[in-house]
Parts: sequence; C-alpha cells; structure tokens
Amino acid sequence: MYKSLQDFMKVLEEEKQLKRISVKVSSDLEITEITDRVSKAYGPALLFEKVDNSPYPLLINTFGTNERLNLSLKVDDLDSIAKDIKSFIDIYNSQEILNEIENTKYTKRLNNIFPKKVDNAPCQEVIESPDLSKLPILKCWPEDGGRSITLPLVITKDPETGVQNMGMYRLQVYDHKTTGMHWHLHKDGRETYKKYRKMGGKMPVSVAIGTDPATTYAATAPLPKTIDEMVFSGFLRKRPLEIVKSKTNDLYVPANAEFIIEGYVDVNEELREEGPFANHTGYYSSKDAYPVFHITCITHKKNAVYPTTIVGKPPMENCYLGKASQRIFLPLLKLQLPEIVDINSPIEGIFNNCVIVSIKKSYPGHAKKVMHAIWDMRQMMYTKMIIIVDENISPKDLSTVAWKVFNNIDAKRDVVIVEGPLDALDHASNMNRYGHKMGIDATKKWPTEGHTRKWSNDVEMKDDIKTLVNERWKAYGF
Ligand SMILES: Cc1cc2nc3c(=O)[nH]c(=O)nc-3n(C[C@H](O)[C@H](O)[C@H](O)COP(=O)(O)O)c2cc1C
Ligand SMILES: [Mn+2]
Repeated sequence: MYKSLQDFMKVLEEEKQLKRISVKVSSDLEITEITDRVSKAYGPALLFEKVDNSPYPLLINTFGTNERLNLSLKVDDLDSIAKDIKSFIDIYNSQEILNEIENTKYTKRLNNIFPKKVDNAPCQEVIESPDLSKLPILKCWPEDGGRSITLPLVITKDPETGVQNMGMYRLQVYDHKTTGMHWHLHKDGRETYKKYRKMGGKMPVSVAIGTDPATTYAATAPLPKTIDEMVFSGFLRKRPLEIVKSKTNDLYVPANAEFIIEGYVDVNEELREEGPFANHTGYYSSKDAYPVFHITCITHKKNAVYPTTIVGKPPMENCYLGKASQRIFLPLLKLQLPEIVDINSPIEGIFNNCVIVSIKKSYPGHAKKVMHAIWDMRQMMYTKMIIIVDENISPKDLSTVAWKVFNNIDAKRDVVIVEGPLDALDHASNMNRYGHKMGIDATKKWPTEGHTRKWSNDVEMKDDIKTLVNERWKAYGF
C-alpha cells in the first residue's frame, strides 16, 4: 500500500494519470475553472507546480474518476473491500471455533489494523510558526466567503473515552493563523466539541493535509463514532498507519502526511460567521456560525505537496469518494436490513438527495418499512427521495428504474411524505436542516396491499424463442 500521498503520485504519473502544469496560475478561481473542465471530461489528476508565490505545488482531482479511486485503494473493484468487511464481520460473529489457519490469518490481520506510534516522522521535518499565507489555499467559487482548505483531515479526541476521530471538515481561512471549523451538526467532531463545551477551556485539534489515499478516504467514510478512522485506514491498507504525537498538543497524527496544522478550538469563544461556500450540491450554502480554529504550529515535509479539491455541480472528485462509501458499506447496511439487495445514488442526486434501493419484498408494506428504516439511520436520515424497486431490478439501471417509477405507482397509495431533519446543505426546504422527504414504492403491488386486480406481468419473450432467434440471427441477414 502507498505510504504517502507522494508515493501515490508516483504511481499516478507512471500510469499517465497525473498532469503537471508548470506555468504560474492563480489560486483565486483560475485553478477551479481549469479543474472543473478537466474533471467534467474525466481527465487526469493535476499538479500545479507554481501557484501564486507559494513554495508548495498543489495537487487536485486526485480521486477524480472511478479508475483513480480504485487505484488509490489498490483494488480492481470496490466490492472486493465490501466482501473483505463482510468476511471480517462473519468471522467476528462466528460461533464456531475457527481452525488454526483461519485463526492465525485473523489475528495477523487484526495486528495490522491498529496505528503504530513512531518518534520521528516526515511530517515534522520542518516545524514552523503558524502562517497560512504560505499555502496555496484556493478561493474556489466567486461567491465563496473566503479561501478554504478543502481536503483537511480534522483530528480530535473524545475527552471521556480517549478515542480519536478523524473527519473531513473544510476550514475557511480568516487570517494567517485562524480558520473556521465547519463540522456539521451530527458529525463526530461536533459531538466531541459538545463534550468539551461542558468542560470549558481549549479543545485540542490537529489537522493532517495530504496523507496516503486510504487515510484521506477514511476521513470521509461514514463510520460509527466509536471507530477511529485511523484504525479503518489500517484495515483498508492491510498494514498499520504510522502516527506521531503533535508538537503542541497530545493528538496523534499520520506520520507521513504532507502538512500538519496543530491548534485548538476555544470552547468558551463565540462562534464566527463561516461561508457562503459553493457546495457539492451545485449550490451555495449560506453563511452560518461555526467555531474558530486557532493554529499554534505548522509542521511539514521538506518537499511538501498541498492537495486540495473543489466541489460544485456534479460530477466532481467528491462524487467518487461518496460512491466508494456506498459500495464499501453495503454489507453493513445489509446487516441491518438484510432484505436490501442493492443500492445506488445517482450522481445528480448528490448523496443525500436520491437513493434507489432494490429489496426482496416479503410482506405487505415492506417497501415502506425499508424507507422508514433508512430515514432512521444516522448517515442516511437526510435522504430526500427514496425509491424502492423489486429485487429483479438493478438500482444502477436508471432507465429501468424510471420505467418502474413512472408506471408502477398509484400516487396516493405509493408515495410517502415524511417530515424531519434535512442536511445542513439543503437549500430547498423552508427551514434550515428541517423539512420534507419523499419515498416512492415502485415495487409490484400485492392483493394484500389493496391491489386486488390482476397485476400484469412484464412483457418478456419465452426463452426457447430467444434461443431460436439467437441461433438463426445470421440467417435473417443481419
Ligand atoms: C471533500 C469533502 C468535504 C467535506 N466537507 C465537510 C464539511 O465541511 N463539514 C462536514 O461536516 N462534513 C464534510 N464532509 C463530509 C464528512 O467528511 C463525512 O461526513 C465524514 O464521515 C465525517 O466524519 P465523522 O463521521 O467522523 O464526523 C466532506 C466530505 C468531503 C469528501
Ligand atoms: Mn468518525
């Protein structure tokens, strides 16, 4: 597995998946426009070697295609990670005593999951006093409230359990040593902040920028709060993540990161206005109040590279990260809802806005039960539209799904509208974070669901006729 971001960049370059741009460019909107064009054309990762007067090159669009995302996690297919997670859960749940070989394999793997502490770390080769103005931080879109660090791995520690968390929350720059701390309501960093608020004082925060790709991905993954993302990174990498203690607080950070920004959030301090910011929904989210991150120290590699991303109208880089989570966590979802066969969120619906689910329907109202179960889940509760289809329909086959939705429903019987929490990024609801969500049951309806007429079959040709036509196809002159 890649040890660092620069290791991965080497492979990208060998695979002709990285383009260097050597002319000087501006971090103020110009990089966004270039990257947006390349990203929409499913083009390569981009390394801008000269950005303004910054000494650091800027890497963007790293995860910008399915192919690069697979390469970043060293898999041919994300379903193989899903299978790996599933087999781990199966072993964990197994009541039988494992045979010796399996047992050794399992223990060996477990030993390789937990982070390994080191004393000397590349990320601390250079130690500097805080000065964000040296970094090529982007102003992404015209109406953004400022420049933002868009790929930060924000590391915090639960003061009660001592478990660390690593989540990706953007940091809008206020000045050379303070930024916003944009953890949304319901996010783990924010939950920990709430605990510190009760205690008062300073909450330590360290931020890693530019890690090996599995670690970066782990910070975006929808994990339960009790799981440290660094452990998940070890699971994905099949070897431990090396970590080192920050210089000015007690948090452990990825040793091979490009940059570490250390500091704290003063929980007694007033919140500060953050935003607006152009989001992955393709709309601006408005200003809101968030805590302030005070920087005490910046450490970095000697030849550090600054990675970042832009979000905006899909498809963009973040779509591939989001898709990865959906594939990787499908077994966990199925553990809770075994009736689920497959799931798909079309890129146009971003992640929260549309989810299509195929189910093995086994009792009246089953589709509606699945909708409510999804609205009950922490990471999926914001889903604005849930479409349920029968098990023989692939949620990825959007044309067939549309055919079922357009033709299979009786609006009054099959459309469910509920009221509840919405994502902070939603711009369409009347109120911020609160509004309505819709479920559409596009499954075949049963007499026990009130459809007592005969449900006509899908029009299908008989198999023997299909075979006959296959065999005679050339004879027809095609
Ligand atoms: C590029 C990118 C930017 C993100 N920005 C934010 C953000 O500013 N605030 C936020 O709460 N979540 C953001 N997220 C989503 C979180 O990283 C994601 O929900 C993650 O699971 C949070 O970790 P946690 O569960 O440990 O809180 C972003 C994700 C990506 C891929
Ligand atoms: Mn977490």
